[in-house]
Amino acid sequence: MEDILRSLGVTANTLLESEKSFLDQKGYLPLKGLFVDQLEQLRKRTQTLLTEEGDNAGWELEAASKGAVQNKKDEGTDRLSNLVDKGTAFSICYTHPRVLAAIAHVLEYDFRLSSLNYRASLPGHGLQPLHVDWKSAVDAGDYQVCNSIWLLDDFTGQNGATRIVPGSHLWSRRPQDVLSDTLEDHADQIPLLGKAGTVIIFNSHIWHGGTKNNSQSPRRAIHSYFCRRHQPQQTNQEEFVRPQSLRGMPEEVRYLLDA
Ligand SMILES: O=C(O)CCC(=O)C(=O)O
Repeated sequence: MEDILRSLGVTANTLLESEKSFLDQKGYLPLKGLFVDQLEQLRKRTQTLLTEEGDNAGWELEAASKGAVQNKKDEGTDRLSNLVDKGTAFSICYTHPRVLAAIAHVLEYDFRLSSLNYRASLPGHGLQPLHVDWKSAVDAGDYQVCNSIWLLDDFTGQNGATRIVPGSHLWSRRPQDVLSDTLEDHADQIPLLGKAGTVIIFNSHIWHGGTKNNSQSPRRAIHSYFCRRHQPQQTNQEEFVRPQSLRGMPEEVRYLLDA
């Protein structure tokens, strides 16, 4: 896997040592200004897909996660899923060397894309329970999944920025096992604030969740989510990504998708 990542531009120095240790200790890492140049294109493409797909938007995630842990209702949000299949504009979300280096750091050079989805919390909505994206608690270091949020809008104190509890990926506990109400604010939670064009990596075993959007506009983001290679993908790329979308993709990228 090191060779694959090297051919995609990941080197030992792609992340600073200080960034790696921040990610280890806090469980998240903001990477500022990573896709400012692609921002408009991604906003436009996701808006077109929302219009085209209408009420069906997000169907692949629902179909893929029937009966699984992540099959939860998320009222008041716009969702798109299976974005690998929906345009080369999204390829930056699973090939950016800085992102791949951070995922490799958490998942020990043993990962594939789990899913590529869009989530916008609409005005007045978006609050989620504190949760981890895994079915059970894991020992610190034994991480199975890692996420990255691609900020299509500024994440502010008002518009439903994701909340996380820094360091909670080290606790080997899930919020629902210890909190009486996972919807409540946690004393140690912080909002992930940042400018549009930023990517925030977060270890998916960290306690996190969407917050209510108190602004007048949707808070839009793409989630590029990765899992260990032996774990099931949230969206099976081989099943959902059509041959015409895979055609012409470099072998290394197909390896990352496992498609
Ligand atoms: O979009 C967000 O703010 C967080 C979403 C999330 O954690 C989830 O859908 O599991």
